[in-house]
Amino acid sequence: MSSTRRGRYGRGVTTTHPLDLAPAHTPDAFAHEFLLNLNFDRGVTLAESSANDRYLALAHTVRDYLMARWLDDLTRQKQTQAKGVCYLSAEYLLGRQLDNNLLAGGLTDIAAQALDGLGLSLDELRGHEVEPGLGNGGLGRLAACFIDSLATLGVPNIGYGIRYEYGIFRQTFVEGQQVEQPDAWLALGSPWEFARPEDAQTVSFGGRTEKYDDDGVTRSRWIPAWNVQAVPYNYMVPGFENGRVNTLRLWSAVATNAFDLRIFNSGDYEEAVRAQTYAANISKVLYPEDSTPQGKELRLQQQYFFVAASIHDFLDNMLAEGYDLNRLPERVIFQLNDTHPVIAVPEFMRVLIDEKKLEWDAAWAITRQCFAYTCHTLLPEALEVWPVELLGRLLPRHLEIIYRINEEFLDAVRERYGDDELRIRNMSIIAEHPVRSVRMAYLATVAGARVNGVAELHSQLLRDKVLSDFSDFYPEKFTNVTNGVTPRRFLRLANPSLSSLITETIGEGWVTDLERLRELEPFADDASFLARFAEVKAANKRRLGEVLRERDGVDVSDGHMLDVMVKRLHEYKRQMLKVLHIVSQYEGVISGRLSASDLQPRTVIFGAKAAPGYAMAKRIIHLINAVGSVVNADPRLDGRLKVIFPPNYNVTLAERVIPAADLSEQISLAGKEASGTGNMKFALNGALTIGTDDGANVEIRELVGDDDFFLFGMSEPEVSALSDRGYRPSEFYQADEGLRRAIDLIASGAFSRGDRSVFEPVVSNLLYEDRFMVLADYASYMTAQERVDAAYRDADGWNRSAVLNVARTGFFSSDRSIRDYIDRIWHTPPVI
Ligand code: 26W
Repeated sequence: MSSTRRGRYGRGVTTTHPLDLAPAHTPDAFAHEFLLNLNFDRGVTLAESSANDRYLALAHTVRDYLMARWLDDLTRQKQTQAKGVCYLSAEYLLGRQLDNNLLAGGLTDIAAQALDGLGLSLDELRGHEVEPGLGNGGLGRLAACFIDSLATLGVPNIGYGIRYEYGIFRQTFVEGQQVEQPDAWLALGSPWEFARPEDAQTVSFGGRTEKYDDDGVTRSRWIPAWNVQAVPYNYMVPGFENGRVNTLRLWSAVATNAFDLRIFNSGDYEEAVRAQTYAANISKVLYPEDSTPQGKELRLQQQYFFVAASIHDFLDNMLAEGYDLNRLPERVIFQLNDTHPVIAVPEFMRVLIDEKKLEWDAAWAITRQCFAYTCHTLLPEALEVWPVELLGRLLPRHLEIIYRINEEFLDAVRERYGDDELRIRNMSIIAEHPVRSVRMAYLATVAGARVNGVAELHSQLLRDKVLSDFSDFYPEKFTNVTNGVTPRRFLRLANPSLSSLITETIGEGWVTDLERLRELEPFADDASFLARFAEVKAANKRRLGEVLRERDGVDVSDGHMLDVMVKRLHEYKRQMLKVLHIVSQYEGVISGRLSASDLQPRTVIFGAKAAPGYAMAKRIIHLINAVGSVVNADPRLDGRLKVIFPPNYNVTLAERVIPAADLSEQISLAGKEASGTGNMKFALNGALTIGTDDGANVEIRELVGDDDFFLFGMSEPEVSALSDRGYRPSEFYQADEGLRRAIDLIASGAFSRGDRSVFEPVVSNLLYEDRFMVLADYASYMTAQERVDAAYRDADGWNRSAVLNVARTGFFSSDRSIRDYIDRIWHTPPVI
């Protein structure tokens, strides 16, 4: 099919192949394409255009270039019939797309020159993109890194998810307290997506099931009560300079005609509108809860909505090719990103049994090979369960299927262990208390071909603790895939100066083969390299300074160590421990026991969103801001300690903060952080880590070495032992004068204008509960921070360590993670 746009291919089309139709890779052709888009898509001249018009025209131009590759890839993936990965994730925290797509397409220089020729600036235009924040934190960002790596490795992949109309809320501070604003990320246009209403799927809910006679066979069917339309929006996922483009397909909910017409015809217009609204609500907003499920009906609707649409979409495509259902495991693996998409398992079974009329055993044999499950947590409260009452009301047929899966599973357990009722109760997919519920992690473990954790320690704890009965029963299912991050976004794009230095030193192969950073190791002792490395870090700090000045009107002081803790606010991550370090230093100076000149100048940067319903997390945010305003204003500190908390930490800000950091705070209670991925980004950008033996910190330290990593705190076995003995935080408070002084200062109202009630809940929580053992690790943390100060005073030694961190952490590329998934779980070779 040739283009119908006038002017574009006006000189006569002689070919219809997309690759031949794509504009030429020259600044002139790019400028031409850009102006066409500005005129004919935006409907404005260059002179009249707004910055948003120019950004959108630029984005469309990049799209035009990538489109030919995309079409070519779609055709090729159909032809080869190779096995591919369907990544099912309720979240994709993509970050801005423009730079990534320019880079992948090899278009950055061409675009910059083209715009320059028109008197425009790429630097200025890229600032106009609103990032799609369709995720909460680590899990969503991991999904985004993974689809980037899948495309770069050339593995056939579709990412399926939800096109939330509102992503993660925008965080503002009012008098130091978090206030959430809706994230209207689509308001100014969304140039990266392609609506495909012709590929819409119907997703049903509610109703009842019935048995019927199908030519002598008794079958079940579901008679739903209502349905919605799932409209897909496609996004390009280009590989890095390899001409490959995969697809991310996000579903948006709209009312079906059938749904509202009935009511509309009855003359009840308001009711008809209400129905529309009800349907559209399903994809309206991302749940901002990270780790603590609210168990809300709408959330289950979201989960089923997107996985049902995805499975039908995938099967429709397969069956259109005439593909044999029994051979599905040769074509696809559905990767379940945590428990959020696990309702896909009974849905898949339902389709096979009720719709495709397969026998139960045959369907189950296929299903067990087509799914794999990744667990991303260790917190018991983060393991999703759905009350049977709710699940049965919304998805009655699925509940029946879950019961049958459970029955057969428990029969097998009995066969192995005899009538060990305690074990059976513990392993049942159905929990009886406090209300009868479906344990989604157990369902995923029973159905999945593989179950993986996201770092060595995490996978070990899954086997030994969280899912120990299951690892006993199915030892072969359990495996580890340590997380990774994409070097394209988090090194090549986020840190252009360091990238240039690395490329000049060892060549450019590292971008797709990150282990090659090892070749930098000898340069850790090369004075001229170290000097350049130090200059890169200084330049990145200045760059961050500019951003923070412009964004928030705050200054980053020169000559300070930049000490950074950015991640969701959660008690287990222990932002409180960092606060106690700051307050202790402050208290030392104002009480005269320390002189300001003893302090190693530091600027501490926090970035963190709290779930809107998580009261303690919000109080800690308030406390950080309160401590910041007191400390920053107190002349006794002589400007040597500063606390900055830019609101609305997101991917875009991360890309500026991480390259500038000297010190990376990874201080969770051992055994609680599944992996962490920020920790990897910091090390790769030459920050040193102060951290506990938790998550992927363990592997970072193993690779970097003890000399270049500041380890502190209890190990996971020590944490378990203390908790078994009975942890009493007040004993630590009594025993440590420095700790007492810091807590007392907070309790005194020093950070709340004398009002002791404001932070009283934080203080009493620490003294009487302290679930995450902040007080137990305080002393060890303080001495580790003294080691940090001492190390930082030796600038050359510090730089050397920083270089070694970069050189030794190439393992944490998400390309390596994806290769591990391919080898251990997916068995989906790249399609060359
Ligand atoms: C609302 C229910 C709920 C439960 C769990 C929401 C979100 C979760 C996620 C599993 C939380 C999450 O993002 N986990 C993080 O996943 C990262 C990627 O694997 C890890 O690096 C983090 O350690 C882990 O906390």
